[in-house]
Amino acid sequence: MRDMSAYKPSRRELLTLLAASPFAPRLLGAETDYTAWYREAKFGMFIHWGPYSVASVEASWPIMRPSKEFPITEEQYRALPQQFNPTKFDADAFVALAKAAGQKYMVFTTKHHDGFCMFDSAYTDYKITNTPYKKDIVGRLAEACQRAGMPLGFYYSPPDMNHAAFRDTSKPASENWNGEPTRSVWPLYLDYMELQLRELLTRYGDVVLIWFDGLYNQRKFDGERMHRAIRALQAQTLINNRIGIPGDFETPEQFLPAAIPVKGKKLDWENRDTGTKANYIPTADEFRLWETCMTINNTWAYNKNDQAFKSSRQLIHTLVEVASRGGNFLLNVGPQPDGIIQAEFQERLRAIGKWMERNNASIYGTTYGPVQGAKGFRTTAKGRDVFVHVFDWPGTELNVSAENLPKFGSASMLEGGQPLEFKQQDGRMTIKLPSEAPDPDATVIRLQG
Ligand code: JFZ
Repeated sequence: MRDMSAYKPSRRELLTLLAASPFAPRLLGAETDYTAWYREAKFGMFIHWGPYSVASVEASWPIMRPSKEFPITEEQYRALPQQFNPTKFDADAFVALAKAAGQKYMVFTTKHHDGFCMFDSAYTDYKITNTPYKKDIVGRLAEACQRAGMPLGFYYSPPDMNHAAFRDTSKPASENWNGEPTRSVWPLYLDYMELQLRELLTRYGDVVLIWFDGLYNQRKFDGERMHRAIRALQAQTLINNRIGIPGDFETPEQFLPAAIPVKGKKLDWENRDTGTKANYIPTADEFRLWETCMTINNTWAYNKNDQAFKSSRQLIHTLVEVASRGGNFLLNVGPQPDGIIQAEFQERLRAIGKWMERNNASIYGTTYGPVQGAKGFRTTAKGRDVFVHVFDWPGTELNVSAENLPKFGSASMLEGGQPLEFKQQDGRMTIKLPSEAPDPDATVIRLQG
């Protein structure tokens, strides 16, 4: 049984815990829309990084659900931190790559399911400062983000294979990786979680969101308590939907919702049904904020054997499609053990960035467009503007039709502004186009109301 004495909360912590209680008045007016920056940003970088990169295996799952794909024993996996020393890690380079891609926020794995902390937590020894690298990587990234004005969020895993109050660690993680909340020590694990969240929200500046990843039976993590603790420290911090209570946004994983999400329907790695028909266009009030997280290949962590890279064209189409249904796109990188982000990820992110340089007005700050489920093109909207993203060039004429299609005053190429002739009659619109597609990936037409 591991020594738990470190977890006795001090008087100061008790006071602030009290401050965090639901009875404490909200610091800032309840009605403030904390999601405005998030709705403007639309595109973020997810980073899965830890000692697992040394073995080029997926994060945490190889000890939870051992597989032939990642043949490593729990003992070998737990020893990886002793070999983790990313001497080429340059936090400013990470931020610069995200900026070059057009990504407007970053979300970093502070602790994944394996329980290893990429920050210098006072409540565990299983952390980055006890590796040959010694330095607090979360701290380095937070400083680089502050220097560049890049919003930073933290992924934090409630499941913790390393913590003796989360599960009986004398057993293999493959036997009890989902945690054992009925054990008498469970409350100590919730204390540990709250103390670590307090570290993350008091030592690294503004934290724009907490990306929990509660896996199954998330109610055991007392989400209400964790929300209170977070809100008491940083009222503006957004929280996702993976700690047993709704939170601020849905998290479809590795897929795009087939229709525009609406309130009341959970979306995550297993819940995929939006409960609405494909072309249903919800009112702003019905709409539910959401964010698809996705890998560039098929592995969240660095995996030298995974060459299944999506093309930059495919990734640009996915970004557009996500935006066309009102969502955010959190595209992942798994850095190498030396701290470098591999060329295949960099090439694709920079290619997306090139497209965004020319077309970002049709993505940032937009919401779902008036035409849904069309073949070969997608639409986003911002104010009185509608942006038509053409994937498959139709030739010299594009037909756009939708029930309540707004009346437009002009049509033009977004890039370059070349006016386009168009006819519009009761919900049907025909736009005259040049014979060749100006952009090989997606050509954007701006319709101004
Ligand atoms: C979760 C993590 O497990 C994964 O490692 C990654 O961090 C992703 C962003 O979020 O994804 C899941 C969650 C649950 C299952 C698989 C992947 N599951 O239960 O099979």
